[in-house]
Amino acid sequence: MFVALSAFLLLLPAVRAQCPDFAVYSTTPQGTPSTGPIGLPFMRPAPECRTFNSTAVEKVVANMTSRMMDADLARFFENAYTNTLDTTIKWFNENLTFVVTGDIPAEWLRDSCNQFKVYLPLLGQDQPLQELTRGVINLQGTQVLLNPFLHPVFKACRRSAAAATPARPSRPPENLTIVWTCGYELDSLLSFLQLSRLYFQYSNDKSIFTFNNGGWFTAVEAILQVIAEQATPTYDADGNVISFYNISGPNQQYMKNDGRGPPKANTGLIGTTYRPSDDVVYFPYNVPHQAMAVVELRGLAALLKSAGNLRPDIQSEALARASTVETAVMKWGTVLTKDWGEVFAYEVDGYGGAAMQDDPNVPSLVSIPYLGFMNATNPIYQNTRKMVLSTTGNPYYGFGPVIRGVSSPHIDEKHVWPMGLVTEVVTGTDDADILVKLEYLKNTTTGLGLMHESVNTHNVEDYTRPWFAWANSYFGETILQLAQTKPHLLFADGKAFDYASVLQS
Ligand SMILES: *[C@@H]1O[C@H](CO)[C@@H](O)[C@H](O)[C@H]1NC(C)=O
Ligand SMILES: *[C@@H]1O[C@H](CO)[C@@H](O)[C@H](O)[C@H]1NC(C)=O
Ligand SMILES: *[C@@H]1O[C@H](CO)[C@@H](O)[C@H](O)[C@H]1NC(C)=O
Ligand SMILES: *[C@@H]1O[C@H](CO)[C@@H](O)[C@H](O)[C@H]1NC(C)=O
Ligand SMILES: *[C@@H]1O[C@H](CO)[C@@H](O)[C@H](O)[C@H]1NC(C)=O
Ligand SMILES: *[C@@H]1O[C@H](CO)[C@@H](O)[C@H](O)[C@H]1NC(C)=O
Ligand SMILES: CC(=O)N[C@H]1CO[C@H](CO)[C@@H](O)[C@@H]1O
Repeated sequence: MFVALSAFLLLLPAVRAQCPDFAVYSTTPQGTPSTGPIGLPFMRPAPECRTFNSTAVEKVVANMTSRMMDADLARFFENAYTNTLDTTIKWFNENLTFVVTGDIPAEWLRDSCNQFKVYLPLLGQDQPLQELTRGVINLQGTQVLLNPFLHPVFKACRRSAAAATPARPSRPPENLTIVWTCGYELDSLLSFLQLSRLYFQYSNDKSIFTFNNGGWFTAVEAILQVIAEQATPTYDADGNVISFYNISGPNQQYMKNDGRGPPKANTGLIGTTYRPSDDVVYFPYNVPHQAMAVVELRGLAALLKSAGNLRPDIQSEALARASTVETAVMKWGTVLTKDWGEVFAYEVDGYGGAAMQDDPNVPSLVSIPYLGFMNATNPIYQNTRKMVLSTTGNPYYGFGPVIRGVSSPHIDEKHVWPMGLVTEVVTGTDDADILVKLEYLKNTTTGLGLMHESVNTHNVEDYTRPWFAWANSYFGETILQLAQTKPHLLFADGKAFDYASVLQS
């Protein structure tokens, strides 16, 4: 399999040799500025340098940008929405697609899922795009099979092979020539389930189930096994440590307790060792991970049922696990606070330890309605949202003249992540607040018209990552959601955007 993949790598089109590296291209303004007060530049690469062309995407762009009232927001949308297809498809064939995150030449399960989610409503009208998306799932499945604990990427993991624990080897043994980082993150595995579920919902294409001799099912079984193991507590009845995880190494922040991380009580929750930011957890049960697990395990069962009642055994295991986690997260994942009432903690351990904060990387606490776990009107969600979006309730809420929002220790406490503001918009119910957040987003691209990873609350020039494709897709997805559900915020005529009529025109 991987010998074949290397061969495709060598076949990268020669025409792209003349194209600028987008990691550099994205650091200076390029095309004509938009006509709004900010004047955001056109940042799409020249047509011959784009890594994939989609007629459906172009139709959406043309319709949206000609209707949007705010010329700066329209330009930002156009740059961001097209970014994954324009710049991150490293190679593809009829079965497989390798998509990088942007300025890091590696693919993440989480990022690639989110990079493609925004294009799913177009699949019925764009067969090549559907095949490309199917290729993302096929490659993700192949990578999950290689080692469900690891991020899937094509670059040497810097950890030495000797660090793999002989007592509890990861299964199958990690292949250090094909993995970028060695951190187990529950949501990465759930992302694969999510993209599979949504892909089938929009395409009705069953070929993902048959590719590679049904490797998709083997990958799903591996995921369920990881989940079952990680839902076991640290100590058995005799006090023996029964953790299954020990693969931290020099290229990751070191996990305490011989690489196993902080102890977990017997709760029914599913452990993780790294956060969606790729930072180590403070406590092993990340609450947004649990919310996503409940939704995606039920989604897995629904997917299999709708695809012809496939694998009833997997369906029942997934449903049973989802119910256990749902009950457990309401019991162990909530905290009664003095100032905010009952809220979700960001992470817990089942012993009373709790991280009272949020992190901007999705899945996050603010994103709970976007994940589909709860409605925005749920009182515990409302309390949690108030807490983590306040300067007194969340140690990682950064604020200053440039931007205010959730920051992350992944960079530092004074760099707010625009992605967190996108989450505030996509889960937002207050029009005035949504408009303010859109202002912040437009104001903090450092005049470059694309999403950054993080921006200093006091200095817009101090930002990280000029080319972050997930954040760009997420922004595009959110603007399209507003266009459908709150069109009066974007369009003068207030008429909702409608995929079917736009794509047929
Ligand atoms: C690891 O991957 C490389 C590159 O695809 C391959 O040549 C090698 O055989 C693999 N090693 C193992 C142990 O699977
Ligand atoms: C996209 O279309 C342009 C022409 O508009 C072409 O030059 C380019 O090669 C196409 N890209 C791909 C990946 O097919
Ligand atoms: C956008 O699409 C709508 C159909 O939803 C169509 O009526 C309208 O004319 C299109 N507008 C532009 C400017 O393309
Ligand atoms: C794609 O998969 C099919 C079915 O497994 C196989 O016959 C075909 O050769 C594959 N194509 C490529 C380019 O690997
Ligand atoms: C959210 O609200 C809708 C309608 O009010 C309801 O149908 C749906 O079940 C709710 N979802 C959740 C997760 O509570
Ligand atoms: C965005 O920038 C404009 C122009 O400098 C400024 O008037 C506005 O207050 C800013 N908005 C926010 C939310 O910072
Ligand atoms: C039990 C065991 O094998 N523990 C190892 C876990 O990994 C660390 C290095 O990351 C080793 O130091 C431990 O010996």
